Amino acid sequence: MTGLFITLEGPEGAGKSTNREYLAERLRAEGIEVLLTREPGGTPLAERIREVLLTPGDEQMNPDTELLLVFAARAQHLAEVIRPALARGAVVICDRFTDSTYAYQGGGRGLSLERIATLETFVQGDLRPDLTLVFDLPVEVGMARATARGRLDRFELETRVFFEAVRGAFLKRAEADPARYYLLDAAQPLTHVQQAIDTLLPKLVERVRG
Ligand code: Z5A
Repeated sequence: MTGLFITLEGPEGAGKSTNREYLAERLRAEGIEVLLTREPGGTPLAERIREVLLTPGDEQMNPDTELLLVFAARAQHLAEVIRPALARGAVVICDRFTDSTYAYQGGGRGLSLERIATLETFVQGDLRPDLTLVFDLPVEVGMARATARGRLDRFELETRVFFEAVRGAFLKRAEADPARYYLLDAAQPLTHVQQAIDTLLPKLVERVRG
């Protein structure tokens, strides 16, 4: 058995949290060890950094500060949770990872993609996800889902222009590497989205069992 690193990406309200549970249950039913985690966060310290990132405050957060905090949390998460789980052969399903950094800090905030790539290599070495599911949906649908849930976090208070740039960045990355990315139409009813996830399962199980 070899570990497998799966990440779930997409704009807010796309259904990542809902479907990560679904995918995990399907793999566990095959007798596979699954570790379910999220970013920013995934360890007590990284969850504290998440609080700082998501809580709106009086002082505006500098985009470079935001970028460095995201990668600081990721370094902790990789060392404490992700790398050990992959080393023991588990499937790691992570709700958001570095594609979100390219989309939010790169696409949304306009930070240099080269600088993000430098930090990516610094923090991750050559570790990249084996498979990335991109839950895509129109910005207004995602915003409506997030708003219906209640209080908005610091990112959810951003403008439509910001979220269009985020969505565009995810789509561009998925288009550039179809071998790694699997694009899902997250505006479809949940049962349709889950049927699309089901089509991936036989290959995933085969890859884990080597
Ligand atoms: N961030 C960053 O800037 N840079 C980084 O590197 C990283 C993250 C890693 C926190 O993420 C924020 O961190 C995020 C980017 C930033 N900012 N935002 N915004 P998060 O994952 O915690 O936040 P989120 O994306 O906003 O999560 P979310 O709104 O919970 O989205 P979701 O997990 O994709 O959706 P969900 O909770 O599964 O579903 C939302 C609702 O829609 C819920 O009521 C579902 O029942 C419903 N739903 C789901 N699927 C469907 C379908 N198919 N039809 C109808 N209704 C559905």
